[in-house]
Amino acid sequence: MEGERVLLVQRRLPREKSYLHELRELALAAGYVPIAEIEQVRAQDAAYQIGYGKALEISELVKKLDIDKVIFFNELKPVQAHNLSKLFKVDVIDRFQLILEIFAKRAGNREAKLQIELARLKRELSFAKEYVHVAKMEELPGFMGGGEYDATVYERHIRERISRINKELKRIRKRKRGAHKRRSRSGAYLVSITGYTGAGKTTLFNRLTGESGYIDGKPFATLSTTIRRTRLNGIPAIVSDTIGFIDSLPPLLIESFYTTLEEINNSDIIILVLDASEELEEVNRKIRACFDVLESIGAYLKPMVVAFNKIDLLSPEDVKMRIEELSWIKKPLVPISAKKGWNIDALVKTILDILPGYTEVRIILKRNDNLNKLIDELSEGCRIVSIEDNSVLVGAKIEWLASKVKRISELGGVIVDRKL
Ligand SMILES: Nc1nc2c(ncn2[C@@H]2O[C@H](COP(=O)(O)OP(=O)(O)OP(=O)(O)O)[C@@H](O)[C@H]2O)c(=O)[nH]1
Ligand SMILES: [Mg+2]
Repeated sequence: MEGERVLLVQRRLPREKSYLHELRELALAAGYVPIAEIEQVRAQDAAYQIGYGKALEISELVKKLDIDKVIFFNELKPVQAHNLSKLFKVDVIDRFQLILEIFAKRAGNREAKLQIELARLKRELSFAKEYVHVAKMEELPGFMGGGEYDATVYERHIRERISRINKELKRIRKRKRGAHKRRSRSGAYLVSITGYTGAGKTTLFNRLTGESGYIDGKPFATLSTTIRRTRLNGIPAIVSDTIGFIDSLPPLLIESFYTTLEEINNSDIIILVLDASEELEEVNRKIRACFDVLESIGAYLKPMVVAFNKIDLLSPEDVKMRIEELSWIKKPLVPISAKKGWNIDALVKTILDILPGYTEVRIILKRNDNLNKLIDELSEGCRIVSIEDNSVLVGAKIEWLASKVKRISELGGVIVDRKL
């Protein structure tokens, strides 16, 4: 099916960056066909966002190029969206709505769907007064069904829906927290793969876990967190693949996707995946955007490894040069290619180097016929490093080991030696 033909617009101040490139990628991800891009450098116009002259110019282009929809990078107030669509005679949306459209298309589970609805309603609420004003002015047909134009009624209606969704999300989250507690009691390390959208998180997840998560090369291929139990050099780990970050993700969206992000906060270690193959300026911009999100959810100071991905697209000299340029990142950085499977071992090794609370201890058994039973019981939650006649060297989270001391002693084991 042919997608709708769209025209992309950004208004910016002289010192602001152009985001048309990213807007184009988002439009493609939503299934649109970007036909043209327009940029205007000026201050915001209250009625049209861009200048009226520019708006007239776009209006001509819409006709000439047979455009179905105009997408703005800038946030549009209801009155602006209304004025623009009246002038262009086609739908006009902004980046926030575009991101929501992509999310809505990809939301796999109930939680993701509710989160999207929540973000949409919260935005509607923030604009409620103005929206009602525009509706009144224009006598928009069908608005609030029975022609109820009262702002307070409209707001109450949205608030009720928000509160219903919040209740349901609370139930889902409670269930998730229970699952999380069980997971961390199992001895496994929780590893979150995070990063900008399209960095290669799912590709790396698949590499680390042998899974085959959804990859399509468009932004936000992954929306809900996928988790999978695996072992990293024998150490039990639960790896999660999470929603991608994006520059200046509207705060409302961050808020709504809170649980997905909370999972990152609950993890023991973060792998931050970067697409190293882009222009250095782009790489820098995206790292900063990721750090901003991690900071805003309080996860920035967690043990973190930066996976410098897609090095198969660069020359070795380029890789070296880029790593030097990025020395301002005060985190261990490992160049990899998730797609080709290059240097994954080094990445795992670096992860193991910074695992919080990892300890290796030797357990000696008074009666060696209990050794197999002990190994059987422990192996699920720890790494069996080596086995000797009457002893075993195990590596595990210290809290987990502490929870097993009693059982070890019941089986006639004595912890004799601690390494690390
Ligand atoms: N050349 C190259 N391409 C890669 C590599 N890793 C991932 N890709 C490609 O990059 C694109 C995005 O990969 P994904 O793994 O879906 O990225 P993601 O970070 O999960 O993306 P979202 O879920 O949308 O946030 C796909 O086309 C991958 O095939 C790599 O090491 N080298
Ligand atoms: Mg993904």
